[in-house]
Amino acid sequence: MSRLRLLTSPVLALSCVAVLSACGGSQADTKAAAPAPVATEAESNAVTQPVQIESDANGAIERIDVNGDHKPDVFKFYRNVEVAGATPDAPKTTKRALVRKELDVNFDQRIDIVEFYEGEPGKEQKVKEEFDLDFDGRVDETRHYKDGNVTLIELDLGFDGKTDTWSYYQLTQNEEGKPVNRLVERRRDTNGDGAVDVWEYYTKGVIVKIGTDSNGDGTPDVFQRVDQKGAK
Ligand SMILES: [Ca+2]
Ligand SMILES: [Ca+2]
Ligand SMILES: [Ca+2]
Ligand SMILES: [Ca+2]
Repeated sequence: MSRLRLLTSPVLALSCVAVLSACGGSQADTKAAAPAPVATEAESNAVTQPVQIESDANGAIERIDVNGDHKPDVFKFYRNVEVAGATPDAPKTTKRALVRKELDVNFDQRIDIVEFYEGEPGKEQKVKEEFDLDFDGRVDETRHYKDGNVTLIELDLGFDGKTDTWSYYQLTQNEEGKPVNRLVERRRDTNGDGAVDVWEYYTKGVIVKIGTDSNGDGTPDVFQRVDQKGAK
């Protein structure tokens, strides 16, 4: 069975997201993720490089063919940044900063994940990530990041184009005093009218309280405690 056919299942395709995300643009990594088939002598003349870079005065686009079908599946967009030399007299140099990465994880030539980056060359940090989970061309999940940690996940679990679940995360300390990024609150629109109607509150990653909006003013007014074993 071909790799392409295997990956037509959304679950299988998404399982390779981690592999693609880790590909990082180096040729060696790309080959490790999906070894290209050995080309015959005739074919090898037509084989394109798995990584291609196109650049101009403003920046560059890097195209990477992950599955060896000669069609790019990962696109990395860079902007040029002038960097001061090591000493005041040294000439300025131009370096590339990653601003966006687009991934086609099921190899249908349609982008399924877009990652957004901010920061100077070599210090880029992911600030946002968009996922098309069901491969219909519409974003269903958006993750927001600060200093490398996710702060908010917006989810469209109903796949109707409207966000219905908002999960908020906070960087805190665990019992050993080590930093841990934990879910603190989850808001849900359970009836699909676009307005939040259920608020879930979490302590140490465990749900402790549920709030509901009884009078429709958009804020929770009825609260229910949740014990350690689940809802009472
Ligand atoms: Ca490809
Ligand atoms: Ca795709
Ligand atoms: Ca979608
Ligand atoms: Ca609602």
